[in-house]
Amino acid sequence: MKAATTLAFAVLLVGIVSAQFPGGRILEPPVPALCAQRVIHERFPDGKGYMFSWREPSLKGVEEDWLGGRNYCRQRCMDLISLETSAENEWIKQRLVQEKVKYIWTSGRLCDFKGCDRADLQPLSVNGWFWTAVLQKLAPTTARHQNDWSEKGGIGKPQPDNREAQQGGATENCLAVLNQFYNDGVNWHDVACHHRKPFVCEENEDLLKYVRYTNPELRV
Ligand SMILES: [Ca+2]
Ligand SMILES: [Ca+2]
Repeated sequence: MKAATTLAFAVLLVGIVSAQFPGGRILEPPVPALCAQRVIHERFPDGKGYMFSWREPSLKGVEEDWLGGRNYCRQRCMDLISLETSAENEWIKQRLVQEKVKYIWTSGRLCDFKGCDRADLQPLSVNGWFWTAVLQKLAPTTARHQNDWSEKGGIGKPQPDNREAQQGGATENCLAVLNQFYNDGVNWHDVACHHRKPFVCEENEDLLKYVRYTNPELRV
């Protein structure tokens, strides 16, 4: 999982743009007061702070769909977790196992909307996945040693398999980490974004920088 090319998806700029989602929902901008009060449960060795929804008393029993999870995090100058390195991936997987968490959302998303017809993203099922929080491409899904996609899922196929759509349901265009859900270890699955799950927020440098710059009097 090497750092890959940064993507310039105008519509999903980490900054202040409010993208339009189905049902009129938007990608929320940060709320300075909430950024200042954000809860940090643990810091990764690189110093970045994380919030685990199941550890947070005010989120007891709360599960969110993918956009709901992003928005909770983003209002606090965080975003859903992006697993850019194997060290971070192993770190979060260990916590899911130790704390018996069945699954979580990550910021991973399939680029299958307007603007995703760029040549380097084709075919989308292989080259179209990216970490939305940091606008970074994932390694191709065929480079199995550079990512952590499960080798099986609900119909026994390697992930991503877009199973739900093949069975007449929604497209599986969001990336969740599942803990032994299909008796297949703890690893990545493409899942339809409308499902509700616990989530992990990771501090977002761009949102923090923006709020610090525009609110110099606030300690963020
Ligand atoms: Ca990360
Ligand atoms: Ca799947």
